[in-house]
Amino acid sequence: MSKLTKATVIRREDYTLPTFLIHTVELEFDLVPERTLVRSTLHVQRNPQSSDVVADLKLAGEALKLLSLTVNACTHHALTVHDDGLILSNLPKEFELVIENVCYPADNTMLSGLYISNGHFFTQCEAEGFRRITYFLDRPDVMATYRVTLRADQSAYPVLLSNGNLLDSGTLPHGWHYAKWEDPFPKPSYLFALVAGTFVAREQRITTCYGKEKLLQIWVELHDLDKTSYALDSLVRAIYWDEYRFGRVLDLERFMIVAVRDLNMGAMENKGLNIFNAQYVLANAQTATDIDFANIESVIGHEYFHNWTGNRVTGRDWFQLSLKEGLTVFRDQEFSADMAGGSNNPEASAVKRINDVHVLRQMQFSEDAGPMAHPVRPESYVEINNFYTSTIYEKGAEIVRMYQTLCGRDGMRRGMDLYFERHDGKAVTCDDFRAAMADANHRDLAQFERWYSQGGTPRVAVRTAYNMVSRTFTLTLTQHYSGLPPHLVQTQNKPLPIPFSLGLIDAQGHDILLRLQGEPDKAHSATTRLLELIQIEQSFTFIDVAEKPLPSLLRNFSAPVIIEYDYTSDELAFLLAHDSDLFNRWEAGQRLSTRVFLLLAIRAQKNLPLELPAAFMASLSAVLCDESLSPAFRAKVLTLPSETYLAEQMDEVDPAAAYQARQFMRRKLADTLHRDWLAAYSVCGTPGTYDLNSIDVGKRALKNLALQYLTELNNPTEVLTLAQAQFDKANNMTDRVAALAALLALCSRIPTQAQDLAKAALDTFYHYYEGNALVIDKWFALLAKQHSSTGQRTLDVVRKLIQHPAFNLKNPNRVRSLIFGFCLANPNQFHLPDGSGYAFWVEQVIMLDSINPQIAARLTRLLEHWRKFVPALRTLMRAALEEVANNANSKDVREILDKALA
Ligand code: B3K
Ligand code: ZN
Repeated sequence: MSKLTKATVIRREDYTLPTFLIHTVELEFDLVPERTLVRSTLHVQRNPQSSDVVADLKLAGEALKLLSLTVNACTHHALTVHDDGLILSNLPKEFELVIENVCYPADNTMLSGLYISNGHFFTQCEAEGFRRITYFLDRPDVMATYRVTLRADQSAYPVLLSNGNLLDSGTLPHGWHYAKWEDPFPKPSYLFALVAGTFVAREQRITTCYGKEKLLQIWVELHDLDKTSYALDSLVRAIYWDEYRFGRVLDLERFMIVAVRDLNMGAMENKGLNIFNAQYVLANAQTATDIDFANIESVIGHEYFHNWTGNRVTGRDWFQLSLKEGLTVFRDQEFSADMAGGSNNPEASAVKRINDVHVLRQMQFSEDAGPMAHPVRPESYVEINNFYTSTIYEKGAEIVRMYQTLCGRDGMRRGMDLYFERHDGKAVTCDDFRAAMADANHRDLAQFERWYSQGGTPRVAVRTAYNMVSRTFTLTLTQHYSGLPPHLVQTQNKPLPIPFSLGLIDAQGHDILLRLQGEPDKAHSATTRLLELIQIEQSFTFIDVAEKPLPSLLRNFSAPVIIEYDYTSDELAFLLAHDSDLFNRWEAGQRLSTRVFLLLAIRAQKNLPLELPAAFMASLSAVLCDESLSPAFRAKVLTLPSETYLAEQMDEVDPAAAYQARQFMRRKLADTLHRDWLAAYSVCGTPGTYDLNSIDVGKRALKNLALQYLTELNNPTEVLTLAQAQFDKANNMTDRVAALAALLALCSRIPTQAQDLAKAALDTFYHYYEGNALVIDKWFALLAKQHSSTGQRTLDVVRKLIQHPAFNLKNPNRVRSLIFGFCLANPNQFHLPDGSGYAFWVEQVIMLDSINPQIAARLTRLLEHWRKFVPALRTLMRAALEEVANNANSKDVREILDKALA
């Protein structure tokens, strides 16, 4: 790291009030890709709450050219211009500041600030992109109302959009035109947006519960208009759901969503003008899979819900990021669960919960165990964009969910109501949210603060004792942290409040009525109980327990913790077969698979013969054939934990052994359950028109999982016919892409028979969808993820694809599909012992570092767990990280490297 200069660390404890406030912002843009002129008129006032009454005004600015600056219409000489902004001295109490500057959208490959994508203008201001448009107090606690005038060439940019409501529009000389927008709600600069280009809108008018009419628009390029109805319907559902569930009503006259091809993230919640990665807007049966549709609904919901949780009430500083992100993820999770049927469809809700917990454990638990681990409210950062993490989002959402678990749905609603009542229009903190929850529910939530301040994944060790004579069953819960990354160890010691939901199951598989010692008779009715663990260790004794029960622990995953309890394999199989809590049925299956995997992986490392326990296969077979369970739920249970997750459960990560062990499990399950898979495949057809109802979606999931398993058969020749037929006849993308994946998988099994067919299918697919970037992303991703076939490393394929005319390092979606597809989603090939994968990774990180640091930093993170790997790989990974350290310049990448190599 010697080459690197010391980066500036921003610390939470250093927060001070802004010394100035900006009340109104008037922006005028002359939009030209190479050189855009910005004129900004600000009404500035010294902050009456700030103690520093003579402070200089420091405005952030980046990659700008200052043309002129006046204070109350006079040129201001007490001004210094720096690389990162302006400093103005000798200022009055209140004044009008007018700044003229230039920014350079066509050169902006970072996609932060004002940039060009496919010839149109877009902005991305969160977190600190506004300063790349004009000089400003670019911090979330400075909230202002905005009026924006956009001027541009009318033929090239017929549509001119910004936040809020349209005030006026018209033509100008020389073929130019203008539009004036006004956003009446005070907002921080990170929520500013503009869009200019050639677009058309699908639109709908709706009436809110207050009887007001609103205009909803989804803006896209003309050729994409046929892929917008699902997004618009999702938006309508989200708006009504937020009215019904949280009493939050759309405030602006219109709400717009614009699709963009180049975006560093999924979408952005700019006030009234959401900008979306096209991936989360555009869909029809021919282009999008069932999972794509679900993601669209969830992201549309998420960004819309930000209108209240994030926009009307925002965060005081970026350390409070989870205040809006965790809360809004929780809201989108609840929305999707309700859209899947809510309490009327417990299996669909369970599948949703399983998916969410799966993401949490796969991403967040892993993050929590590495050098980037941080509390949900971090203490410091170098580059805030590196902190849009799974911890902030997914663990943050679990914290919000725990309030609901503790206070109930009504209590959650009361807390939210109070939160908005107190803080509407303000920039606040996670503590303010917690206080609203506490006050609205008359609960002391002081201890809850530790969920925000302590990083790392807590563990709860469970001991049980059954007393036949007294007919009591005692659980002792002990919370602790172990295996924390070194930088967290010092700070972790205080007990957390952990809502711990559980049930007890008798020998017939029935839930036992639960009564805690000391409780009156009438409480004796529930079969799931919520215990509150608030000390390091606590015991809970249940009485009237007629036989030794089997505990079903942490039902519905009531807290983001790791449970330590020594279930026998038979007990896990029993829970998998009988638990009334569907989440825990799935969980039992996952534990069982992980246990079997770990034994196999050790044997694989020693080159010992592998065997799969018959009981394990019987348990999975029973689920596969259990028609009382929905196909969607069965598909979840039958999906093995991912290769990466499993590998991380090893004492030392050994990707080759992990791959071998997991592949063996898949082959054995394929062969042994051969008939069951074939039966599931044929029963789960969805003939007729493509429909997104939860039954059909579930059937397709199980059918395509069956197809995947069948490609692993000892002799998969017959499956080739099946896959080919599915590819030819599919009337939707879910089935088509699954068939293509199966054909590719068969290439490594029966190359002579499969290769030509797979190649033909790949070509057909490519040419048919050539004009559709999102589908071509799927094509790249499939190739990046494929197993090696006939001695060819996947990397060789990937290297050829980098040269493909359709590959473009400046397009984040393409980078995610090919480069992340290989480095992240193909661990066996990426971690080849010859280090070829790492050499490729080094090249790509270095190239991306100068194009798009945010994406480069995400890619850098793929090696952050290097210390956990087997020694041979560890050495190679360290060398790769050091090579990047010697060549990367962005603070985004440097922060990750600093932490990973520390
Ligand atoms: N708030 C944006 C994410 C911005 C990321 C900046 N690096 C989208 C969202 O979470 O809704
Ligand atoms: Zn968000």
